[in-house]
Amino acid sequence: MKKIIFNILFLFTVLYLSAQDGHQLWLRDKQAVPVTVICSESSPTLSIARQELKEGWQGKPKTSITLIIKKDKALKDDGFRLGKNSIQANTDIGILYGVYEMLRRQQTSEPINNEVFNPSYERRILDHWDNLDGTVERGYAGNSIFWREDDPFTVTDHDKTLWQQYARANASIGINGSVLNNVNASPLILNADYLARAKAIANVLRPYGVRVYLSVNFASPSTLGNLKTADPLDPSVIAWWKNKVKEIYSIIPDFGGFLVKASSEGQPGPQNYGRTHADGANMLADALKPYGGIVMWRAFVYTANDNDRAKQAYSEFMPLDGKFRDNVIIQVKNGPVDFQPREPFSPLFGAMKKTSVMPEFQVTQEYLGHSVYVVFLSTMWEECLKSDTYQQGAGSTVARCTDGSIYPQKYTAIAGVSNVGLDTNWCGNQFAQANWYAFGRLAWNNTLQSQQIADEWIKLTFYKDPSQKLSEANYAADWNKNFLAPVKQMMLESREAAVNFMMPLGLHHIMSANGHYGPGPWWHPKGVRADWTPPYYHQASTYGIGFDRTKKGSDAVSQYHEPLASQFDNLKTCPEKYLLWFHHLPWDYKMKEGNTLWDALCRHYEKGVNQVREFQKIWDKAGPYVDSTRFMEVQGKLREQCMNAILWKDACQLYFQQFSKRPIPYDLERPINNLDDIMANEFKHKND
Ligand code: BDP
Repeated sequence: MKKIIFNILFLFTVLYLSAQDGHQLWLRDKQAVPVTVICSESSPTLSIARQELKEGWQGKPKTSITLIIKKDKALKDDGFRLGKNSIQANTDIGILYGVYEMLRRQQTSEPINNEVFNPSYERRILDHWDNLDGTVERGYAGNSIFWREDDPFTVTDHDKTLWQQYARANASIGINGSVLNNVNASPLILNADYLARAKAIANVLRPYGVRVYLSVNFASPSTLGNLKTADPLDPSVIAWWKNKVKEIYSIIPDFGGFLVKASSEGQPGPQNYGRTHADGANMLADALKPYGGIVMWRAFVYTANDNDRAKQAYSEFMPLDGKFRDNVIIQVKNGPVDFQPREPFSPLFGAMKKTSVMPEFQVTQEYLGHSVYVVFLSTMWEECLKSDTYQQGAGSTVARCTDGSIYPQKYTAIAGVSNVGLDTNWCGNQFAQANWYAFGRLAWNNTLQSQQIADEWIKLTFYKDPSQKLSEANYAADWNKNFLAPVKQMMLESREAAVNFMMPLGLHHIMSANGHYGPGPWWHPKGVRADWTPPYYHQASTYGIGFDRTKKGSDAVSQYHEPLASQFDNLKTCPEKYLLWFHHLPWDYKMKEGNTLWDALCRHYEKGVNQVREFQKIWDKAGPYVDSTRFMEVQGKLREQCMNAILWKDACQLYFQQFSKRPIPYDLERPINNLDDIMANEFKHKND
């Protein structure tokens, strides 16, 4: 009888554990080993720390772990010291971060030595582009977890559970801030009802160390407050914001601050009133200052008539360097145009020397295949963070120019546009979770390598999947060789593959209109501003292709510090990955490896497709190591990605061939789609 009960219990455990649908992210339930936790202090955050240790301990049974809060100059507020049997920090959230690090190390078999961990950035924030009606701009994982259209102000237990799980996931990777609403902000967010809901969210997020921030609409004083103007220098406007900020802090005492998209893509801003970005940002900063709040002011601005959109943010913000308050941080997208599959870093990094600057990455895959593609974005962010700006000599990387290592910023921060929604697996694609994970890890440590991040994520997300049928003895070796190694290789190659089949050699912004999913290099309807159309960016003609940003062209190269300006300007030294970003070249231009530009372009497209086919093979072989739900989901996504990759290849080869008038190299596979059909079908993804 005992044996039967034991077997039933065992079966339940196995079934429970093996019912993986991705909702648990990288924090899957574990069969914990008993542990004793000693801590002389208490707080909601410390209770979570205790519980996490008890539910996740994988070390020696009955170990005693001591949690110590003690002032230590070597530690920043969120930092911690991790010993074999102790975690020490200045704050309780530091302890919680230490617990997650300890558990991660146990699970990934990383050693635990007496080591200090401090975050690279003080504020590590997810920006949610969530609208108050529950839709998510550029979201591909269902509606908002924060807002909804029906019954918008009731806070249910289900809401609270979801917010708690979300907060826990963030804390486990060090994210400590959430902007709850879209940068294209509705003024309504500052209404009492919405603020009350923001308060409810903040209450759930707080014990996990996650503060809330809000995006605000610059015209709110007039649209919401019925003032005659929203001019930032008008005393009634200044008073309106002061009162609003006071109201917010009275209900959310640890409120983080505002995110502002002003004078950009139709959003109101100080320019509507003849004022500068500095006037606008400083007015809000003054209102927030008494409470310790910050303003994240976006540099994503471009007017319709500039000769090169890539130059705009720099041209507009550089003259304002030094004019911002110390609680303003200019939020700069990684590249000078707009979250494209590959861009050189924005020249604003390192150039603004007297103003705080923070990087903004896009975790949601707006331009990288929505939630369909398997694309690990960590390599893209690593490329940006490690780019040398040379602003203060060699080694002035984007990372070091923004994390306080080089410039004395009062606050340091980094933001990622979230890919989280109501989908069971949060991100729409199991592998998109890796991007959420990677953003948090890089925000905590901007020197981490993508291969380590991928390694951790795969182990945490898939190791010892209970549905596998391997023997315990050979498990680790078998799993490492046949699952970890190939899947990691797929992830690390995945972004380059997407660049190859979408926009190789520095091409950019040639995606389909609106949906931004498939190819659309031809799109330029009458009346649409030129810098929203792909031909503006690729400049294809019978002569050649590419955007001339050299000194003889738009001169965008001069926004970079030497030696980069000359390096990008000169064909001999311009990295091939940025070739058509900086140069307009004839189709028969000889590439370094001897091909003509046309042939090289065609080969990149084909290479990208073949890489995706290899990913399919890798994943199909991974079948025995993954539960069937997640396995089949990813398999289906890769099939769809492969079809879209072929479409990209065929569309771009056939469209550009009209200009190059050259054959697609005969050793390459032939297109299987007609250009007319692809164009007639203006490719839109079902999630749009
Ligand atoms: C663009 C997106 C648009 C955003 C904008 C932004 O297409 O939806 O509002 O970025 O960052 O890439 O403000």
